[in-house]
Amino acid sequence: MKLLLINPNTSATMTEAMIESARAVVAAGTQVVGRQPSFGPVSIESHFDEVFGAAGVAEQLKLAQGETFDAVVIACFGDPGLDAARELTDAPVLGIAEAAFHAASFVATGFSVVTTMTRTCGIAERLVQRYGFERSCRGIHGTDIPVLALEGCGEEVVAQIEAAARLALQHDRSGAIVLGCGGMAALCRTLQQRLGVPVVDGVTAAVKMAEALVGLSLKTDKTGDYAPPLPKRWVGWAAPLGEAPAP
Ligand code: 2AL
Repeated sequence: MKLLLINPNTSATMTEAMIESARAVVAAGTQVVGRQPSFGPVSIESHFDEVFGAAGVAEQLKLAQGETFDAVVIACFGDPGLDAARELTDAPVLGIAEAAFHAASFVATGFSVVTTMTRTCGIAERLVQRYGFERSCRGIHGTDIPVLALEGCGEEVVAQIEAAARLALQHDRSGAIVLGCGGMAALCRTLQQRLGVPVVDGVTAAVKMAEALVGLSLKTDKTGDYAPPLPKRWVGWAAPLGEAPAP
């Protein structure tokens, strides 16, 4: 199968790192193609950043409409543009936060999220509510590590995340850690070894769950609100996004 991994921020370095993590876990027949938007912020750490990340996800799906992908993963923890993406394709589309919450709830009764900037905790909290994980998510913890500081990060950053995770496990009485940023994917195994509890990275969780959904022949429903957007006139810089896909 062919999987499209869209990094909603514009850091090509982060896209590459996430592709590497994804390729390390996929089945032999799975091809992973990584893309990021042509515009927008290099990292997503606010609601404002997220608006453009979501538009960038939509842009990349529009551009990919001439190609065939069996599944799509949106690889930013705010899951920007997830519902819009589901309107633009009938392939299953998974957000890394949604996938991580599901995975963590399979292996522990309660989990804690350890994320980047504390200001993004509110975004994660709303996602927990939106997806209905209030009963299993026991806490969301910021580390104040900027997203871009995760790129090629060293022991200092890993130790900081580990310390935050230890405090979270103790304080929340949880049994698993969800890593709250796509840029943390490469740290997952190390942290799991050190912490001795399940540590879930959403990128790899989403990729494996996408494989499972494809294996089950499950596609996105097109009979309701995930039907393609209605054709209409668009104006301004976004006009190409409103164009009908080439036949
Ligand atoms: C993210 C993420 O996963 N990628 C990004 O740019 N921002 N989310 C986060 N909470 O740091």
